[in-house]
Amino acid sequence: MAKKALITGITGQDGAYLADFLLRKGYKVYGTYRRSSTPNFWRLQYLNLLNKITLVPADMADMASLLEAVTISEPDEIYNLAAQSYVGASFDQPLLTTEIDGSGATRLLEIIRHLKKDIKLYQASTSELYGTIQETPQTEKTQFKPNSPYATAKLLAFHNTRIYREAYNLFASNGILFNHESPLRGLEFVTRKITNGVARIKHNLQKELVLGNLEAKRDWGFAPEYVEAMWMILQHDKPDDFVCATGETHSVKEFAEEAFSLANLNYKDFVKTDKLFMRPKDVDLLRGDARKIKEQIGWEPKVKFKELVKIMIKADMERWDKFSKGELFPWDAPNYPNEISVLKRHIKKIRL
Ligand code: NAP
Ligand code: G4F
Repeated sequence: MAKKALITGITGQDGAYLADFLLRKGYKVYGTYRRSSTPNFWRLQYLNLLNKITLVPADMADMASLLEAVTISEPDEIYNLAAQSYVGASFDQPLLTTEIDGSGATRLLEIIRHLKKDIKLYQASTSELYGTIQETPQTEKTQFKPNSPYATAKLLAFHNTRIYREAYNLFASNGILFNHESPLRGLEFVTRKITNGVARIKHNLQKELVLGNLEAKRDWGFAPEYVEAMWMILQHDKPDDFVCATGETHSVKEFAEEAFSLANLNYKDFVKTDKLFMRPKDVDLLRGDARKIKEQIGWEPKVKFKELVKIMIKADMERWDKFSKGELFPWDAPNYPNEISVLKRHIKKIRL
C-alpha cells in the first residue's frame, strides 16, 4: 500500500516541492492549508499538483484542526513545514510567531504522542538558531544563540522535538536547514526580491532596488534538493538532527552583483539601501557543515551559488517576458481548488 504523508504548509516553497517529490515516490500526499481571503495556491498550480494532492484545512494555532488533519490523513510521515517563516516579521509579531512556530510544533508532537507513536515527524528547524555564531562552519554541535523571535520560536520546536524523541521514543527528527531558495521562493526574501527586481528593471518596470543589510552572509542552496534531504532524514534507521547546507557562504551584495551581471547590468547603478529593510538584530554569517548527513545518509547538494542565481534569474526573466506579452502569471489565476470535494471527503471519512 502507498505510504501516506501529511505536509503542514504545503502552499509554501518547500511544501510544494516536497509534495512533488513525494508524489514521484508514490506517496499519497495530504497537505494543510489556511483559509485566506486571497487564495494562495500558485506554487501548487505552478508545479501542476492541485489535482494530485488532498488539501485539509488546518492552522498551527488550532489544535482541533491539526488533530482532524492527522486523523483524516492517517499519515505514516508528517512534515511540519508550516511556519511564520519570515524573520523580519517576527520582530513585528513575536507572540504570533511563537504560537505558530514554537507551540504549533509542540501541538503536533502532542497529537502524535497521544494518537499513534509510530508516525514519523520531520521538524523544519533552521540555521537561524545559530544567531550570533559561536563557530564557523556551523555543525549539529555548534551552540545556538538565537537573534530573533523567529529563532527562539524555532528553538522551542527544535528542543521539544528532541525531548519527545528521547522522553517518549517518538521518531522525530530536526533538519537544521540553511537558507534554500528557488523560483518558488516568496518575494519578501532577499534572493527572490533581487532576482525579481533585476527582471523588472530589465523590463523597464522598476528603476531601482532598495535593500537592507548588504553585508549579511548566507549559505544559500537550492530548495528542491533540500526537500529530498527531509525525506531521507525520515528514511534513516533512527531519528536524529542533521545540518543541510552547501558549505559556501556569500553576502547579499555578492548575490546582487551576480544577479545583475547575469542581466548585463551593474548592481551599483540600481541597488540602494534603506533602514526600513534592516532588522533590529540580524544574523551576520551562516555557513554550514553538512558532513554528518553526507556520511550517515548520503545527502549532498549539487547546486551551488552561481548556478542557483542563474536558475532564479532565468525563471524571473521568463515570467516578466510572459507578462509583457500579455500572458497571465501563474499566481494570477488560482482559486480554491475542488474545495467542495475536499470537504466532502472529510465528511465521508468521519462518518465511516
Ligand atoms: P514559506 O514559503 O513561507 O511557507 C510557509 C508555509 O507555512 C505556508 O504554506 C504557509 O501558509 C504556512 N503557514 C504559515 N502560518 C501558518 C499557520 N498559522 N497555520 C498553518 N500554516 C501556516 O516557507 P518555506 O521557505 O517553504 O519554509 C518551510 C519551513 O522551513 C518553514 O517552517 C521555515 O521556517 C523553515 N525553514 C526554511 C528555510 C528556507 O531557507 N526556506 C530554511 C530553514 C528552515 P500560507 O500559504 O497560507 O501562508
Ligand atoms: O532572505 P532573508 O529574509 O532570509 P533569512 O532571514 O536568512 O531567513 C530565511 O532563512 C532562514 C534559514 O537561515 C529560515 F529559517 C527562514 O525561514 C528564512 O527562510 O534575509 C537574508 C539576509 C538577512 O541578513 C537580511 O537582513 O538578507 C538581509 N537583507 C538585506 N536586504 C534582506 C534585505 N532581507 C530581506 N528579506 N529583504 C531585504 O531587502
